[in-house]
Amino acid sequence: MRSARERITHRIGYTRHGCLIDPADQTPELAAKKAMAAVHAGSSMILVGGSTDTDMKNVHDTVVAIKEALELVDWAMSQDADSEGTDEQTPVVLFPQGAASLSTAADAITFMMLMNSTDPKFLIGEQVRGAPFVKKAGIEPIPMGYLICEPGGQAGAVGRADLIGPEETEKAAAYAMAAECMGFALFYLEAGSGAERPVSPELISAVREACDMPIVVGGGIRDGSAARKASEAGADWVITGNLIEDYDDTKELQTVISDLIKEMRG
Ligand code: 1GP
Repeated sequence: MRSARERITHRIGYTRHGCLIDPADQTPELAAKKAMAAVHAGSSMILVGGSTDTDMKNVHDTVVAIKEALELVDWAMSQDADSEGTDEQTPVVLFPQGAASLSTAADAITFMMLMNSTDPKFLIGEQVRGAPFVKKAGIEPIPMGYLICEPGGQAGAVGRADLIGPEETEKAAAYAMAAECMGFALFYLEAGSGAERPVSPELISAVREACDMPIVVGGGIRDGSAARKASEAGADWVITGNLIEDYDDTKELQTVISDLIKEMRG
């Protein structure tokens, strides 16, 4: 069976969808129901984290609840002859704001460097604080270059990012090349959660041309049309967070995600 890292960083020729679930925004039970709806709709990864109000307890409780729920969903899908499901469980991956929001139950962690931060804390400080926990728990690290673009939102402000403008294609490409030279396995272009405009297609395609790493794009993507633009520009992964928060009715959520994925892939 392939590791979570192999499944996530293997480029498969079409864009996959991932959900970002913020443990501070709902109970672990509701988070698990939302993750189940997302996987039924065709999502291929559940990221957990991303808020300023996360701590070890709410992150761990949420990861455990999601893992338990997905075991059932993935097993059922693997038994369904009509489904594309395999016996590999949808990975549940930490997307931490820092070393204080980790869980031993996760399959993997995006072990990231906020490459355009002006604060050493986000370049190496939090990583040094978190690494002993990650090693001891045996959580698989996925080394990731994280680049925050305009408008940047809270992630840009908290991470003290020197934001990349929508036309700074050469700069974004150079960051991607540096990330590849440093051995990162993923490259995340972030516009900030709830951004009024997502990362520009120009930046995504410049990064696509600059490197062979899988590209993750997130921030401000709320519909199939925006997801499609990111996909056409070269995104391997499109992440939605707020969209997941907007629907507490999991049936409705499943339809919304399923429609987004369909439109994204054209
Ligand atoms: C934030 O990129 C993610 O880190 C998701 O953003 O909440 O705007 O979908 P949204």
